[in-house]
Amino acid sequence: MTYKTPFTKWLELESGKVKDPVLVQQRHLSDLKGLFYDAEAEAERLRDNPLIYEVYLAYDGEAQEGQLGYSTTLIYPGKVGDEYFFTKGHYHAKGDRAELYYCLKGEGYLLMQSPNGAVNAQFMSAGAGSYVPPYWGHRTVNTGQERFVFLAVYPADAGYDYGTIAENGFASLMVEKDGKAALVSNPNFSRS
Ligand code: PAN
Ligand code: ZN
Repeated sequence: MTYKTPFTKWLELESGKVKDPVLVQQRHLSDLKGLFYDAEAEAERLRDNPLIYEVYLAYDGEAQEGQLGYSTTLIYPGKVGDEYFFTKGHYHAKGDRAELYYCLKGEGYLLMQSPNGAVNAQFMSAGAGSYVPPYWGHRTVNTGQERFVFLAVYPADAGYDYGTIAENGFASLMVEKDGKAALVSNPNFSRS
């Protein structure tokens, strides 16, 4: 038996970054191609290909059962057409793994959908601790004017299934309507 050495990573609350991250992932619009419902608006914005979000990985170990992964995500403010910037969204490859999101800055929504067709949207602003139960697909959306930042804590072996959402889309969308965020059904959604 080997015992993992305890450690601390510092989360920069203003910027949303992790100091000395293990890995940084940057997602530009081109990495999310086909996910925004308004294909014309997406094609238009692809010309400047904005940076949509970044993930700062804090956990420095193996994807082993029993360990916890954690990272911050910062989503920049902005829209493609009238749809707010969001993360790709995924199910966990090990579907029975849950996750906790803790909002550090800004505001937005955690959109979730279950395999039997239920949809759910949790509003998050600094202090919100939102729970993603096992099996729910999840995506976060920045509906505010500043960066939306949250800490995610998850079983290190949860893994990612991006394919299902890349193929079917997400059931609900957050769009700006009369100057406010509104949850609407995705006209392009198909269930497999
Ligand atoms: C989060 C997400 C992160 C980025 O750490 O991975 O917010 O979203 P996508 O992975 O959908 O691009 C998480 O849910 N991990 O399991
Ligand atoms: Zn997840």
